[in-house]
Amino acid sequence: MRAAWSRNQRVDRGSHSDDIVGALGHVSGGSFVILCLFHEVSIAMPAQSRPPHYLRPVVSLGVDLRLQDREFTDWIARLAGRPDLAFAHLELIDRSEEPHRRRRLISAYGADGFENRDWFVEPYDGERMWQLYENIIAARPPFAGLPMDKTTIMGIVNVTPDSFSDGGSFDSTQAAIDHALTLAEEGADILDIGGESTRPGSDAVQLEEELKRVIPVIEGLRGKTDRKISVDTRKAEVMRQAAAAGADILNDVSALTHDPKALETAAETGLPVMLMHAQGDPKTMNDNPQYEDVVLDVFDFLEDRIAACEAAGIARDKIVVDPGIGFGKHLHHNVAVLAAMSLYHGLGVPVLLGASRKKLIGQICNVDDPKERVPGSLAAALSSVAQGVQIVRVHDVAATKQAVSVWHAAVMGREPGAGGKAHG
Ligand code: 7PJ
Repeated sequence: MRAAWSRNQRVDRGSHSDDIVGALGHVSGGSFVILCLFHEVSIAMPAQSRPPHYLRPVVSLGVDLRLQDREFTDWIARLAGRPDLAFAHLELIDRSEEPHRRRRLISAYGADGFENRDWFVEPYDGERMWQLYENIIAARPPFAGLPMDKTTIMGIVNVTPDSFSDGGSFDSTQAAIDHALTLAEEGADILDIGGESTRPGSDAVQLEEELKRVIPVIEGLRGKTDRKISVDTRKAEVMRQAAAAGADILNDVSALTHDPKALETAAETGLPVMLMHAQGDPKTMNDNPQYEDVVLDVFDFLEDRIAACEAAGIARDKIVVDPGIGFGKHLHHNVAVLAAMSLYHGLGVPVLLGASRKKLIGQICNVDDPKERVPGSLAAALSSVAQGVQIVRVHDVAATKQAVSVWHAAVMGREPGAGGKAHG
């Protein structure tokens, strides 16, 4: 009933908002326009900008939505169709406000809650507001055959000279395959094979060298495991050959923008894709990254890349997004993104976090050796898992699996796999 009221309002008021869109559509050129739509209202907005409002669900933990009665569930909404995570509040973010006034907390339900408010009034774009809300609550279909209503662990397998003695030799191929199989045994759902170091400051790797590193590993692994194999590459040709060698997923830290052929090639393979935000190229990206609002700029970028993928023929259910921790981001950018991870559910596709052993953990805790950053990596992973992030990309699969399992049992108050009562 509650939802139906507002949704009907949306249909009723649809023509009203179309009129406004139509009026705006006639104005082009110039970076700012002033429109007088009604004699008493004047609006100033950048031409062709997207609406300034965003929604971030404030995720509640330990909510077993299969068991609670309506008294309770009437006041919460499921996050991304999950049985275990919900939200009773949303952050309503308005980019047109000053940074310190941008974020306001609203209820999901209740008389003044999101579901009962009329969003088809200025300054809101009702279609946009409802689209974001429905993206946040909609159940996610499986990605690459993996269920997206629980945490998926992606294990990192580097085939680069800095991780194994030398990339592309028999020893390093075998070492990478062995390492991948160990991660599979530890519980990795996805094995991420990468032959190009995209760490900050690293040099580009030539195509032949990258192919020599990753293709034999994918071929060797394909016969030995049924875990999903992703290839971490920005090059169309590597994507093509990896697909032929049996890879299941394409993971591109440039969101299919680095190689002009990547988008088309990815669509041709028919494989699902992981789109990561990065600003600039690995060599220089952390020198001087610039954002108006890092959290929202990353959202806009990912939204545009999803649209580009769909236009190229990659269906929405074959897309995962990742805000790209450490890629063209300083520490204050990275922690801002971590704090806002649940915003990205508004994109309507599964969300991935890759923070494992990264520099931000070293900066927060003063730890230089990446191998010593495991506890901090677990904390970063858990904080995102608690915000409903579906996939975590990690070096330490066994440790992450243990942390996620204990976190889940502890917040749910249930043994793993217990189907019965939550309490008592
Ligand atoms: C990421 C990645 C990440 C995705 C790398 C490193 C640098 N792919 N590839 N997300 N990071 N999707 O692991 O430190 O964060 S390479």
